Amino acid sequence: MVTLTIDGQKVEVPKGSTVLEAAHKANIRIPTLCFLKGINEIGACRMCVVEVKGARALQASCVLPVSEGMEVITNSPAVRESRKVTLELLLSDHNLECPTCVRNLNCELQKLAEELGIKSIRYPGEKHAPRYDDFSPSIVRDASKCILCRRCVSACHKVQGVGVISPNHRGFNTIIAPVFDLSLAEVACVNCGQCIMACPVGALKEKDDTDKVWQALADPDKHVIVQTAPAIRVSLGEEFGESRGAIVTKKLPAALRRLGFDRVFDTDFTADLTIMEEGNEFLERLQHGGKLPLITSCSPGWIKFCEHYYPEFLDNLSTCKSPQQMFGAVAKTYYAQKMGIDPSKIFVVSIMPCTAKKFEAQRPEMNSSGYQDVDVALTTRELSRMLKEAGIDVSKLPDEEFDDPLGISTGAGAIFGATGGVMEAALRTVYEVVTGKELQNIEFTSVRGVEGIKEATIDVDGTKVNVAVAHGLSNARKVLDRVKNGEANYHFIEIMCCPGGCVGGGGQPILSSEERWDTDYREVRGNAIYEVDRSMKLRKSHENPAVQTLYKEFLGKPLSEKSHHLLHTHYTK
Ligand code: HC0
Ligand code: SF4
Repeated sequence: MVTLTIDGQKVEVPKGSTVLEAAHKANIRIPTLCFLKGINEIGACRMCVVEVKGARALQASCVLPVSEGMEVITNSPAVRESRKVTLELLLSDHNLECPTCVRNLNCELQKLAEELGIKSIRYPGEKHAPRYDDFSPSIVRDASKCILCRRCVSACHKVQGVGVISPNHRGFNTIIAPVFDLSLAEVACVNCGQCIMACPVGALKEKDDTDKVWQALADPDKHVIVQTAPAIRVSLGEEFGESRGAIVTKKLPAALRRLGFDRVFDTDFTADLTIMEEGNEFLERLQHGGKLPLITSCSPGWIKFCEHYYPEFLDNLSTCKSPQQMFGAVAKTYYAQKMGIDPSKIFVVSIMPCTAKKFEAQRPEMNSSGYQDVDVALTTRELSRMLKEAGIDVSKLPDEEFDDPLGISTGAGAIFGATGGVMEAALRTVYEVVTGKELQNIEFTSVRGVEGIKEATIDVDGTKVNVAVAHGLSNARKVLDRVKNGEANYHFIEIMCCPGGCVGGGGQPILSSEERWDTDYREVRGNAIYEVDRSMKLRKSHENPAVQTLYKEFLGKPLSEKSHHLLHTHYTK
């Protein structure tokens, strides 16, 4: 341990800690901007400078190691003035359209300007004109708001192992962009939105599709239906003052009805359907020498990653479409027939924690109903903006239920939203289908939690099934490399693109760097997802009565010809 003094207070921290960490431990707040714990600790912005007794210059505390007897001052006049100058220089070349910015009131730069008491900018100078990149189906970049903190660069390189954005050019002309200043749409970006989650300002945002939904809702000729992904029920409340991970399952139908949707359904229903198809696909491959390991295919960022970076695994992917897409296909066929509605008049909206779902909905494979199966995918943040615009406060709504029949689901569908959940849901069903016996303990805790890679061997009536779960694409890389190098013998792998699974998706409410340090949002929202599961009467996908009826009335059985036509696909790239 090392003992140092910060603002006259003695602090003891492990050797190798930084001064910023020591101050954090002592509840002494040092402002930061480029710092993102564990992801971007590079001392670039110099907002966290401190005075160290005996040192000639101010030091960036996020990269300054502690030493025995060190004396640190965090708020001297020199420190405060230095931070102000730094901030004013950043603001002098910033597109200050704050009231119309998507990050207004949730912007770390704005908050710092207020905290540091910036009243005017003393250094007016050359300013960059707005430079937009909005060709991607999912992500919009606006370089005129970028502060070059590199948090997005680290998220893309380190967390996702993708690395398609970097600093280009030098000095005043520096820009964070794909190579040769190409658009994100022209490089192997997987649309995950983790760069948005890392951005402290409004330089990165999702492609806003809310106008398309407003238009559909106002069109009397359209039957507008909506599905909400598993992870939305533990995140939307955060946008309305509820605690992180607050469960708002029953507020969702109330909110969406008040926005004007004709029917409010649940992606958890088709998550259950996915398990019926994917579980049977797994058994088919296991028992008949099919391609193994089977790898889950419901995370569109992961699919794109596989296509670009690991095409040799494309045949390992489950042929199941994601629950989002299965929903669209079922809505424009089975539901249309049942209700006697012309499918061309049905407009399907998804509320997803994910930016890649926008890309997935537009993929050419996703038209098996004869129409684009899902018309628009909105992120949690876009839904929150629509609700606010309509004056609907989620926290003040009564509890309501989802509509029948595509709104009936089980706990197994709900846990799709957390890393390990698809695997656990599949195991609950596979076990009972194979053995014909009731599973005694349905909670497969070995595949839960935020550890990057989880492995387990499950005994399914004498057959040992080796499974692995990875979330965050840099972890996916490790698992796939192990398989490639013959270091692991898995039968079934779950890969989710985003850290924590969908609860940590790139379309979710954004936490500041400071809040991310204090709260593991992946864990908090993930725990809430498992609480949702525990509260459900039915917790196994094959027990979903609406899914059983769907098979009886329409699909026949899992992996039937109709199922294959509507619910499965094959990726080739
Ligand atoms: Fe997910 Fe999904 S679990 S990918 O994270 O499988 O986005 O929440 O909706 O489709 O169900 C996202 C979440 C979904 C899908 C489901 C899957
Ligand atoms: Fe990288 Fe994902 Fe952002 Fe694309 S969306 S630039 S892959 S972090």
